[in-house]
Amino acid sequence: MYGDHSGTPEQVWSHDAYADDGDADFLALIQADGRVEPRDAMPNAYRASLVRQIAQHAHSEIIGMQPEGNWISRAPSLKRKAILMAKVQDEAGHGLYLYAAAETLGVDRSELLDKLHTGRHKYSSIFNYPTLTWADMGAIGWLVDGAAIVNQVPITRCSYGPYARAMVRICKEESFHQRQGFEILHTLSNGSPAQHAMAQDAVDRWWWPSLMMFGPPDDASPNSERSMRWGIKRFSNDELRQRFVDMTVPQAQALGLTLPDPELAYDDTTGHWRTGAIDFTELFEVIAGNGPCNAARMAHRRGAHERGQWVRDAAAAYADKHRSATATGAVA
Ligand code: FAQ
Repeated sequence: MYGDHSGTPEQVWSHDAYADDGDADFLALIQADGRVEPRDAMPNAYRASLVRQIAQHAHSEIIGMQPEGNWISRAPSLKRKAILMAKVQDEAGHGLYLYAAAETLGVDRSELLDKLHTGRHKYSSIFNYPTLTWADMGAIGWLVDGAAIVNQVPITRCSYGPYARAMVRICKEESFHQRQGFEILHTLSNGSPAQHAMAQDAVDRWWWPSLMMFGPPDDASPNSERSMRWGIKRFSNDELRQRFVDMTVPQAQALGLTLPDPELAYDDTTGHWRTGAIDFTELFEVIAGNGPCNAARMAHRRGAHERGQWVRDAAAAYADKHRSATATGAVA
């Protein structure tokens, strides 16, 4: 039954014969580290949780184009501009792979977008902060893409095949993004005193929000336990956050920049860097829509969607024309 690629997703979508947690075959597959494919039977709650996470991830990539899009026209050189445009285009591509992965679960992309536009779906908190200077392009690449990689590499081993496979290419591209961000900051940090100060200011503003990207602490993360049992998540929010801190502190030292945490210290007994307390009330406020840029991000997204209506109409008209021409054998 598992790995069956025949039939349509809808045939399974209406299948409700499975207990919430999955029947014995499903759980045995997960325990054996197998992959669930679109037409396999799966518990409705597993399907719903994947749609929730993959759609939130796709929305994050699409909204995540905005903070950097803000600097394309003001990049300091033609080369920087070309690189930034390529990065923002990659993010659009990631959104498209992820919407396609969600569609294999029997949902329609227009339904997911409608949920985003009406506030019924979330997107990552990090994209609700403003990009005030060019150095923010460096901080986003280094910290935000760096956090994204730490979070997403384990998803290449997610139990749901299409999501895991989409993440392989996404992670390769995120690695390039992270390196280009590091390189921007390295150049600024070793430039004039004003450039160094600009780099430091960007890191000061993006550090704590980057730590919050990993989600609430484990004891306040309602989805983690089941997502880990189902092999959707491989590590908890706090485990991944710690991994990111341990990876990033030496990189900050190499950049000649400091992290804005007076309590940051190396713990000899555990071999980990310990941060001061994270203010999770800020994360919950941003998720609730009260971050500095939530309203602007959503207004821009809705506007772009409305302005793109003619493209969707044209594509649908072309597909209809092509279908009827194929039916009458008139296609060249
Ligand atoms: N922001 O129970 P948990 C990127 C929500 S892509 C907003 O711990 P879960 C690339 C969470 O959805 C960045 N909401 O949830 C890029 C849940 O609400 P729900 C996106 C958050 O799913 C770079 C509730 O809080 N990456 O950066 C956040 O087990 C540069 C309780 O949380 C992904 O989406 C947050 N930070 O763990 C693009 C990766 N944290 O749904 C452009 C895949 C939590 O029950 C430029 N996703 N929430 O209503 C994941 O790994 C997980 O979904 C987590 C959350 C870790 C984000």
